[in-house]
Formats: sequence, structure tokens, C-alpha cells
Amino acid sequence: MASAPRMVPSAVPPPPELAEFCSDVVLGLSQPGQKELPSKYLYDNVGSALFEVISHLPEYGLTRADERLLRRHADEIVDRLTGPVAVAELGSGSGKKTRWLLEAFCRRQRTSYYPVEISHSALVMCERELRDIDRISIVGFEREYLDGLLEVAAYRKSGQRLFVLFLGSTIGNFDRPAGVKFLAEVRRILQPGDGLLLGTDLEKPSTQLLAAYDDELGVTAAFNLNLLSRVNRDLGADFDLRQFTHLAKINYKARSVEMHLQSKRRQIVSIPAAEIAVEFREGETIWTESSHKYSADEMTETARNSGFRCEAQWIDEQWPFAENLLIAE
Ligand code: AVJ
Repeated sequence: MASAPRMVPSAVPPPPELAEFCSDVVLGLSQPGQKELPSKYLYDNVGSALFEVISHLPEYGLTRADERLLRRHADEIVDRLTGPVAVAELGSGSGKKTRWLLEAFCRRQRTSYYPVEISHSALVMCERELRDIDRISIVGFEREYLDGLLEVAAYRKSGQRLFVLFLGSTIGNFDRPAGVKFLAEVRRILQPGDGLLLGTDLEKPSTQLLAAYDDELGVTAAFNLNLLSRVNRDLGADFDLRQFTHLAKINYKARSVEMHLQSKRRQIVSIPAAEIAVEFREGETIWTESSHKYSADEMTETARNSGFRCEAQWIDEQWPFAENLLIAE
């Protein structure tokens, strides 16, 4: 029997965003002191594909821990949200690990799944990966998280609960105060009783963290450097990628791992679309990403500070990682 027609993710096109990229680059590279570029720009098509490779590296156990937990505890997690539920995912990536939750929901009832993802190719892959699940309907949003979630909330049918997935410790890209602020913004879009499944990578020895963010194959280095090729491509800049090196370092105070791109020598890079030229000193860095690491205990308070309560937690012992089930108060 032919299956019912489905909306493909690309049916909801992205808003124009080049102007924003340009102003973010100007802001990040022309300020005095530490230069920086927002980590969300790491995830173009090439960047998303490289992250997918990172998730298979032996040094980077994060994604596999996340998936182990979701696979092992899918029924338990799903049973905590009774009644009709629509599932939204912020940053779905390939969608592979989400399968276990969606299959558990769909065994119970017909389920709508709304992936929100800024990478077009990741969104297309995600739809392809999950479309075979029985009784699922998928509508993707090529959007920033909160813009996408607002649209998903507008699709909510009465009596339906929203279950938001924010997996893979993506929250870790925010510093702690910004993370709480982000969760509070998610909370404002939700209604009491709605759920948020939050994946958080837990603290671990620094040698293990440094290996995870500076793998010996150099995939993470390529992932990081790709940001410069994106500035070249989209804004006509002339970054010489061979004149920068990938750097991973621990920020003990912030409890995070930082990725930087370090200039090998003094150099000047011009960025025509931004009408600026940027000077780099030898050894100067561009800070491109932070991955904050958490203790299992701090989630109770993080949830409370953002309008949720932490109702349950599942922890992977092999690679310390937690799935936290937050319920909107
Ligand atoms: C996808 C944001 C969770 O911070 O561990 C992997 C991205 N950066 N290696 C992370 C990443 C370098 C990843 N997150």
C-alpha cells in the first residue's frame, strides 16, 4: 500500500540570514580583547557532517552515551508523559538517537515529530532516517531553536502535551547563566505539564576531555577550521586555513572545554562583505565554542531556576552523561 504523502522538511524554508552572520562576524572579530565567533555557525552542511563523524570517534563518547540512555530507557521516559503528546526536537542532527523515543511513543499512539534544525542537510537526513517508523508524521523546521519551537507550539492541538527534546548536551554551548536563560525562554513557550528532556554531559577527567575535543585523526580540528572556510565562502574573506591551528583547552573556572583557532603568525585577513580587515597577532586565538560540563546534582536547581522541576534522571556510567526529565511548572 502506498504511504500517505508527507511534508518534507524543506517545505518550510529558512529566513534570510546572511546579514546576521555578517554582523555577528564583525562583532566577534573587531572587538578588543578575546576574538570570538558564535558556535552555531559551525553547523553548515560540512560542519554537521563532520560532527556526525566526531560522534563515531573512540575519544568522543558523548553521543554514544546519549544514545545508550535513550535506547535503554525509552519506555520509562515515554511512560512519564501520559496522554496525547507531540514531540519537538531542538537541533535534531541526523535524528538517529531519537528513533528509540519515537518508536516508543508510536507504539502507544500516532505521534507528530517536529525537528527544528538550522542545517538543511541534517534536516533532510533526519526525515529520511525516521520516516519508516510506523504511525509517525514528521514536519521539519529549518529554523533557530526558539523561532522553530514557537511555530511548533502553534501546531499544538488542544489537550496535547508538548515534549521537547534538547539532547546531546547542546545546552553546554551556553555558559551557565545563558543556559538558564535559554531554558526559561523554552519554558515560556510551553504550558504546565509539558516536558523537556535535557541531555547533559557530566564532568570527567581533563585528559579524557582534551582527547575528546582534540582527537588524533584531526576531525575536530577540521570541524573547527571549517568555520573559517564558511566565512571565506559566505563573506568573501581570505582566511588561509593553513595559518590557523585548532586548540582545545579546559576552563576550570567555567567548568567547560573551549575550542579556539590560533593564528600561527601575525597576519591580516580581509572580509569584504563586512568591510573590515582583521589583524591577528602571532598566537592570538578566536574562541569558537564552549562545552560546559555538569554535575548530576546541579540539575535540580537549574530546572527550578528556569521554571521547571527535574522529575527524573538517567545516568550512563560508561561515559558520565545524564538525561534529565524536566516538567514545566
Ligand atoms: C554538539 C555541542 C554537544 O559540545 O561536545 C563536538 C559539539 N564540538 N566536538 C559538544 C562538539 C567539538 C558538541 N555539541
